[in-house]
Amino acid sequence: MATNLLPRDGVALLHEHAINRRDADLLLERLLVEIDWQQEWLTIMGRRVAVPRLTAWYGDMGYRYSGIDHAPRSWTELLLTLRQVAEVHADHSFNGVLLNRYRDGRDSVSWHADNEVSLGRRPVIASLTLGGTRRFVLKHRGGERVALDLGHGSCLVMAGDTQHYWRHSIPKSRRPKAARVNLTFRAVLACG
Ligand SMILES: O=C(O)CCC(=O)C(=O)O
Ligand SMILES: [Mn+2]
Repeated sequence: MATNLLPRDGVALLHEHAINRRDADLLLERLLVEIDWQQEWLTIMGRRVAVPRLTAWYGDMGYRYSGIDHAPRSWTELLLTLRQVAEVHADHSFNGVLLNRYRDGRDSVSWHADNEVSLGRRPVIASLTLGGTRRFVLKHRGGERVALDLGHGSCLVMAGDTQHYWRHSIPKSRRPKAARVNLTFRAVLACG
């Protein structure tokens, strides 16, 4: 049984070996080829800036995040297999998945919470990692930090008040990092 890694106001459970190494290797290879990876762009202070990773959204419905509306792509057999792994570890059902592809240590995700209204007040989110290990940092509104290493084949489950009190990020790394794919399975409410 995984234990809660947060000292207060939320739940973060890390299942380090949700997928065995051989399966994880094969799944990573397939995801790199089979997913319809997109380069997205943001406008920050009038400048067009490339999002520092590639992304894709698959699910039963569209999803709005980072100020961009994402039309749904249909579930594939590969993603349905991974959804099952996520659902078993989170003990929760999901209807969408956001994929991030970090090409190397320069790719990152900045501080944010997965707190879109369409996810509800206490979303359960299951986050599968395949590929290079990256540091995942959580920061409480009060300042405390918790840092985890998310490795190949791991499943991190965030639940309870986590998205209300904590933000999280994958910082850039000065050391070279192997390619990494992260899948965050989410339950988007029908009215979202
Ligand atoms: O890559 C990760 O581990 C985190 C991704 C993330 O936070 C997100 O997609 O919202
Ligand atoms: Mn997130």
